Amino acid sequence: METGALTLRSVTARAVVLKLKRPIVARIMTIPDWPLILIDLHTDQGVTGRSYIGPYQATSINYLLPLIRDFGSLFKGQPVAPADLYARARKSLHLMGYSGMSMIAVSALDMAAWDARAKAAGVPLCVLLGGSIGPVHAYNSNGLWLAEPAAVGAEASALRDEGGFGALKLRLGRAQLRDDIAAIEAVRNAVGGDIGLMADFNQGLDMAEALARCHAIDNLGLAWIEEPILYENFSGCATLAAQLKTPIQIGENFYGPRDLADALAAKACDFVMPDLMRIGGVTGWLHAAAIAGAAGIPVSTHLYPEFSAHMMRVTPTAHWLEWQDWADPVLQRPYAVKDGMTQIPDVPGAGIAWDEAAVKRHAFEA
Ligand code: SMN
Ligand code: MG
Repeated sequence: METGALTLRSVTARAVVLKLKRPIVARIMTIPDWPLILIDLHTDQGVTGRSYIGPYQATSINYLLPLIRDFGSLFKGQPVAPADLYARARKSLHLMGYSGMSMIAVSALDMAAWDARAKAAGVPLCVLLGGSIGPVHAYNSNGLWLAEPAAVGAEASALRDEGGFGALKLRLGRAQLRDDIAAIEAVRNAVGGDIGLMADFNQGLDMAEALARCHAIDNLGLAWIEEPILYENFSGCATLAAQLKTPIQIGENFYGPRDLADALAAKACDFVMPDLMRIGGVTGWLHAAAIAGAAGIPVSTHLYPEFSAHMMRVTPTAHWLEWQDWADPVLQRPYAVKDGMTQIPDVPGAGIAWDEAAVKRHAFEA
């Protein structure tokens, strides 16, 4: 089928709430249950594009579903041309502001539109984008939240063994700095010194604390220090990036490629890790990856490992894929990880199909 012939018929959006095997306990939030919005973009040609987003809190579902569903009526009968839909969807919400909910809704639509295009072309998404199928270097981010240091060693070993991982992410920001250091040491003792260890403060520190804590862990061989302070404080991040040996990583809270460009202009970080739900879906990612690539800044992913794996195959400075299996309970064919590498399935699109019985079981009741 000629991909240009795809026209949008409707957009359906449903929500589920999934129990997390290892509940999220970070400095700034606790999330026991993981909400997902599942998007199906139906076309007149019978191809269905699929995507999902995880808006952190179940209450967000109530605000996002109408936004995403409205795109269905707005673009009914229009060509499924992601670049056009991205521009028009953003414009339609311009007066509400380009960031926040607006960008999240645009991203959800955009990913589903790209999935439809790849399916219509009969190729995996990364192939449609000019890349090839291949393994993607991943670290396990399924756990290591703010537990007692005594408990994190055993968890680190279990996480390493979930897919032969060569790198893990650990969250920091316990009440006492010494407990953060003890947690890092416990992980190292459990899994050895060769494993890559990323550390994430989840924006939990003020500037004075960040200076003290980041310097205190600067010699521990961490792969990066992530979001030590509030996400939009680029000048504070620039101070930290200038002072520390350990690379500063930010980006999961970039709303659109311009935020990434602004962060790099401010020298706010050494590495970036955009999130497909906030950067503007596949279209926003491509724009952002080009900016980071031209600046020589390594690009990692945040959440959405299925779509993200495809993006890494076409990202010029691809670094690490963040692996989480949180959507697995509603996926017909969850992605596999082998020897620390995410495996992209050789199927058309992004490789996402819903396990409808599971979707029903986990349905979110508004
Ligand atoms: C994170 C991810 C998902 C929910 C909360 C926090 C974290 C990460 O910042 O980078 O994995
Ligand atoms: Mg993070």
